[in-house]
Order: sequence, then structure tokens, then C-alpha cells
Amino acid sequence: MRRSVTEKMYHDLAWKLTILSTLAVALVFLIIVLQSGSRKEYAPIQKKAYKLRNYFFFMLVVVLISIIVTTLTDLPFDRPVGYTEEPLVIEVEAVQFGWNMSSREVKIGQPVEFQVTSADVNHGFGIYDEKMILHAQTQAMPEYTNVLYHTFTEPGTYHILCMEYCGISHHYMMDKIVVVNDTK
Ligand SMILES: [Cu+2]
Repeated sequence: MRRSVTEKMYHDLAWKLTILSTLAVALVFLIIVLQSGSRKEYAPIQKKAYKLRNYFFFMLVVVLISIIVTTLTDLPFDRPVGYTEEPLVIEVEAVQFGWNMSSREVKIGQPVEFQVTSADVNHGFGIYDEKMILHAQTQAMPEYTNVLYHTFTEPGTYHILCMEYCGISHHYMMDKIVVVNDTK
């Protein structure tokens, strides 16, 4: 629940930002259209624009370098931030057309490390809740293991679906994970 509320918040924010930026672009076009009738000296405008451009470029460099420096210090990612607890390892092997999984039951709040691979072709490992909202996914590739970290915050039966067309019975590649309340 908490997760989907946060997701909805980001979704709404992205939607509002898109509308605002579209309006901003439209406004710039409108201003240009309205001013296009009047004639002005070219050189002073050019000088002003070049100055502005230098300023923006400098700001961009400063912002990008600070982002790169602050985010690079977290690399290489071992486990997600806040994953202090030893995760429960679930081995997942995709095979035409089904899933081999070392466990199908998880407790709420238990950090899980899915080690996902494939016995034949490329598949997609997708975890959906009962409303078919996607919670986590990674690719299942032959001769390679992708690690997917996920912590379930809501109880229920989660669906495992193949997310990559892998052959004639791709749509039969379904499995389940049950998330239970920790009764301890
Ligand atoms: Cu498939």
C-alpha cells in the first residue's frame, strides 16, 4: 500500500511537471510569435544570448559534476541502500515454459535476493501483485545470473509472469509467490 501511494505521488508529480514544461515551451513560442513583427538590431541581442548561453553552460557543468561526484561514491552497488539485514536468497531459473524457484513463500519485510537465470532462451522475470501492478522485474538470461533485490511490504499472492516473448507457450509462464505475515 505504502509503495503504491508513493508511486502514485511520483506519477502525479511527473504528470504535473510534463504539463508545466509543455506550457513553458508553448509560452516561449507565443512570445516569439508576438515579437516576430518588430525589427531590432541583431548584434546586441546576439551578445546578450551568448552571455546567457555561457552562463547556462557553466551552471550545467557545475550541476552535472556535482551529481556525478555524489552518485559515484555509492558505486559499486552491493546491495540496495538500507539492506543491512541478510537477504533471503531465492534461486529462480526460467525454462520454456515455466519457473523453477527454490522458494515460493516469503515473509513481509524480509529482504529477498532473487538470483535469476535461464536454462534456455531469454525470459523476463516479473513480479506482479493481485491487481497486476508490477513490483519488480529483471531479465532471465542463459549463462548469466541477474540479481534482483525486493522487499515485500504487503501480504498476498504475487504473480510471476514472463515479460519477454520466448516462444509459443510464453503466456503459460506463470508462477506464484505467497507473502505471509510474520507471526513471530
Ligand atoms: Cu516468455
